[in-house]
Amino acid sequence: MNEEKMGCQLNPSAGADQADMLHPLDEYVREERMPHIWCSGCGLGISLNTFLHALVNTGIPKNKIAIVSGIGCTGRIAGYTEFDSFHTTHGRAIPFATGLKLARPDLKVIVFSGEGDLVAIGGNHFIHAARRNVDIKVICVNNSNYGMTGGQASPTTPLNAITSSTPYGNFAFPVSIPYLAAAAGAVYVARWTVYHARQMELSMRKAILKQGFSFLEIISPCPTLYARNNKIGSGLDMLKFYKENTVVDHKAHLKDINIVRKAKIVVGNFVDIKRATYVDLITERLSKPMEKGHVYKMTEEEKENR
Ligand SMILES: Cc1ncc(C[n+]2csc(CCOP(=O)(O)OP(=O)(O)O)c2C)c(N)n1
Ligand code: SF4
Repeated sequence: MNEEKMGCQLNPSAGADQADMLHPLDEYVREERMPHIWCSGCGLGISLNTFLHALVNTGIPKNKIAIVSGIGCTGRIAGYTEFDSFHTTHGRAIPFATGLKLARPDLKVIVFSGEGDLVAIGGNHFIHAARRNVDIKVICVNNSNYGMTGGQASPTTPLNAITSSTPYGNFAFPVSIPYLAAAAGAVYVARWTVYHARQMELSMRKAILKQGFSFLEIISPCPTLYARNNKIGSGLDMLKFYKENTVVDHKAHLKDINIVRKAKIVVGNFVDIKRATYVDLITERLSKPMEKGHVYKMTEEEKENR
């Protein structure tokens, strides 16, 4: 296959050596941070690749994008991407991103992190950013456990699943993150698995371009810990499982889409609504006159609806 067909370019200064052939997404990855830490068969490679494609396909200039992650295997994504990116502390990606968005409303601020980071230690930030409709985009890789710290149970670990902190099986009912996001007020909510790279890319684009708190969950294998503890095979086996055991249902009732061990996984673009963002509301209110003593002067209609 010639390099044009592959969509690759040869580095002109490096001759035709295969080792110097550039991938079309190379300029979006920090080469100096390679090799990455991810295990073979982990779904994070597909997630990152799809994310970079989505970013490029939005056409948004590179200097208008900021990527924020917390801590975890997924949290490494911020450090690996060649954008203005921030690898923040565990659980604090959303407040960091909120501050960044308030200071620089011209940026597309995207949070990319794991379910432990976003929904366990960072759970309150998640709920309140969605409730306020902060204009940030949150992409969560849900691999059913805390990958980075040795495979402990996370908020999405299915009932009875074995993890390093639940050797007798998990007794805690898992959270359905799309249900939580929608209930808290997210304007866009979707879920795909890493098997659905094409649909995932489209959803990422949609989430990135949409105004308001947009959320995408990516169901992804952790073959090294979760899959091994639960004897469900390699990363490839898990991709086959996703292929054969997912149901696309955009109209699913979100209370019914919890992930149950060995059962079908419901995926789709579940929520896509319009709602004024936090900054829209502040800007509108602050543009109006104040009464004496800096009290906002309500319209008659607002007084009635109070
Ligand atoms: C304040 C704090 N508490 C705990 C940790 C340890 N820690 C690091 S990553 C992590 C969980 C990561 O799980 P998840 O967000 O699901 O990401 P994954 O590694 O599975 O991608 C924990 C508990 C920490 N770094 N900081
Ligand atoms: S521990 Fe699990 S989540 Fe972390 S890189 Fe390895 S396979 Fe991926």
